[in-house]
Amino acid sequence: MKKIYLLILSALVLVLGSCRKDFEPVTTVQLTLQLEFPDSFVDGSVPKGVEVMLRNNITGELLKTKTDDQGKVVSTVIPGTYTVTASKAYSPEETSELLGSEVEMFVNGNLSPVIVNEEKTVSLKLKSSRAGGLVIREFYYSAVTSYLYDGFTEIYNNSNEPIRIDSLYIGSTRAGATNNTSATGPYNFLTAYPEEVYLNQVFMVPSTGQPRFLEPGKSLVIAISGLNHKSDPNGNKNSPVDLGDADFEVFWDYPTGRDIDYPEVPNMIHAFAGSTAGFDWNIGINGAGMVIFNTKDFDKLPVRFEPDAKTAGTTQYIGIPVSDIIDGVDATANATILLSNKRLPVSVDASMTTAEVPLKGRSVRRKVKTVINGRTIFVDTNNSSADFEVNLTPSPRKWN
Ligand SMILES: [Ca+2]
Ligand SMILES: [Ca+2]
Repeated sequence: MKKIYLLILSALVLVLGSCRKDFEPVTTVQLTLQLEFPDSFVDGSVPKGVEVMLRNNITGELLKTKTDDQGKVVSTVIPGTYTVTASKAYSPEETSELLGSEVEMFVNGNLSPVIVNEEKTVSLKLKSSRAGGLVIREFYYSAVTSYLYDGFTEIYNNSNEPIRIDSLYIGSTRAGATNNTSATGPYNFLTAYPEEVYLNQVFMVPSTGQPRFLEPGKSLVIAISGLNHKSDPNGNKNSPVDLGDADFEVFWDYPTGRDIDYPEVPNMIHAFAGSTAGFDWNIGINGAGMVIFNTKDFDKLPVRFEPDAKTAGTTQYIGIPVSDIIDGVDATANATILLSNKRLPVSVDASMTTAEVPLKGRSVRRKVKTVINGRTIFVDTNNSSADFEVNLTPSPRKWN
């Protein structure tokens, strides 16, 4: 009997062996990405040296590379579904050749999903946006267990010139996705109005009539509520932050008695509320798109309901022209959320970032690029998955 088994076994091995030989599985394929500048760029100019990130949507494996002299990236990858993001920052000297005018600017682009089964070439047209000296340095939205009001956004002057901040606006989109089949679905404003950013809460730095400047290397902390959340009786011992010295807080007491006006911390002006079904500034523990902007005629901006929303709601949104946006970060619940659930256009933030775990008191913060004469300069390529990192303990005004 043993002999027969052995014979069958060796026959099987032979069959399997020959099968493997005849149908060798494809292990890798070649993916070529051809990047193109936006139409506004000088004809014939090529996007060289653009940073490209290629993420395998299943394994999470990340490949970072740069475009060659033809604006191309040739990669050898395993077949699968990929997300591509690309970005580059240009100095005014560089843009004088590319655009004919001297401005600091970014180009960004993303593609998702890119399905690669065989050798293929995919083209990606980049979008451009102006670079501002003000950046969102830290964004704390993920909160702590049983306490949701200790969030803040820190805005930093990343340039070497003082920047006016009176009448600076800050606003948030609908909350970030919790998963990829979220009942709220994709943010339909992105396809319907690609040149506007739609926000459901907007606040403004009050203007006293005197210009107010933020010096290079200094920051502005805007708290949801301006108290020492760690020790104040109205706070919570789980909170990681003291925001009693924030520059501004948000006070929106609707319905009455739900928010407290802390006298030591000046209030932001509430410029737009998409709905009265709320109080304070409920960004949500799953993040949101957060932007800062300047605009000339706020009251004339379009206000709309979300087109074709999965869940018809009463919330309205105000549309800010992309050209008015100074900086933005698209923050979401965790790293598995697909770019199809983005809230901010690619030209504002090419990708998304995340504090990874809600209710654990974590924030996202911008990575340090360099320190010049004691002044910290942060990474800013308008691509938050590259520019930001998780901060296990939120740290307003502490970045060294
Ligand atoms: Ca408040
Ligand atoms: Ca106050």
